[in-house]
Amino acid sequence: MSTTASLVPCSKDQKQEELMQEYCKNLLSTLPRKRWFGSSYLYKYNGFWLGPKGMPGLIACQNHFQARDTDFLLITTPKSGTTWLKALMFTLANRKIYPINQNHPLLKQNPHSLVPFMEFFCSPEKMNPDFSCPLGRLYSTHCPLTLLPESVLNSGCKIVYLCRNIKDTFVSYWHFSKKLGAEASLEEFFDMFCEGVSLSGPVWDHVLGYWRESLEKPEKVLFLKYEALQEKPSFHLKLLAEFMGCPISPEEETCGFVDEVLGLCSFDNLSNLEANKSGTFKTVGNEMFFRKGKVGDWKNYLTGEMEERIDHITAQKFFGSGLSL
Ligand code: PAP
Repeated sequence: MSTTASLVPCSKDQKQEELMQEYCKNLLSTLPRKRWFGSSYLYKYNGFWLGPKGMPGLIACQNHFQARDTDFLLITTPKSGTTWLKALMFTLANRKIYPINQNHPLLKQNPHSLVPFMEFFCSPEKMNPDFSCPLGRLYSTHCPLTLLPESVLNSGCKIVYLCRNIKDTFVSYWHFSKKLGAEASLEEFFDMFCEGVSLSGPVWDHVLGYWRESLEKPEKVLFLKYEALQEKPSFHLKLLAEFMGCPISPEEETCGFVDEVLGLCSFDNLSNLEANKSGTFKTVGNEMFFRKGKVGDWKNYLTGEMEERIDHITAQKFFGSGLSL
């Protein structure tokens, strides 16, 4: 945890939130920054590039978030399948109170509304709301390992981490940023990405942090890849359910529960729902979380030279780690 972050005093009133915003504004003015889109910048904070909106929340989390042993934290690199994993984990964890039928919450709400980002609770009073499901609380974040609140690492809180082929992550991130209003060309964006300047980047450092943690503490961190989820969805759904302490029973399997969950959470189903074709999550249109949902789309956007460059960085960064993406 950052030592500077602990300078923020803890109190529970409105004034505290204002102080936090002021503190972050001052902090941001001291950090290296790079333009992301429109008038938005990414700021380098303790080795990672963060957006200005998440910063007050992250610092509040570092100071006040109290993880519980029964919490689940869904952590991803941006654009690696967060929306999908939120849908899957929400459905699994809540299946006793929300059986899969026409009233299921996922048919009416975007997965991001059902599994909140931890860092959006940027004041101490809002810090520990009960997004309970029968198993415990379910939160998400794009926060790198080294910036997580200490209580997450020191408690029994479990982490499910998802990442994706780096080239596909870039292409998805590029489209998303363009929709947000980024003016830079694909080539300029690519250069920045390769230099590590992307939301919660460098992406390689983000992934490696959780990869190593998952090797050291497999009972705490389940490390998943988007491509593996696509390739063997049933296997991974069962693995996820077991890790979350709510294994899929033989009766559920016989009744077709696995296919029901996968069907409900599939790209085709979710992206065609009215709830995801319209409306917004924060200021982002819900439809922006669904583009193609395909593996290997990078081939339609990157030149051979770009492929070589990014593969080279990936090979160098992951060398000796046992990880490939
Ligand atoms: P976020 O980081 O902004 O939350 P995130 O959900 O991680 O975004 O990533 C979006 C990607 O997941 C998109 O990939 P694409 O740009 O390559 O198409 C999106 O299409 C894909 N996606 C969203 N929902 C699903 C789903 N149900 N199944 C598979 N892929 C999905």
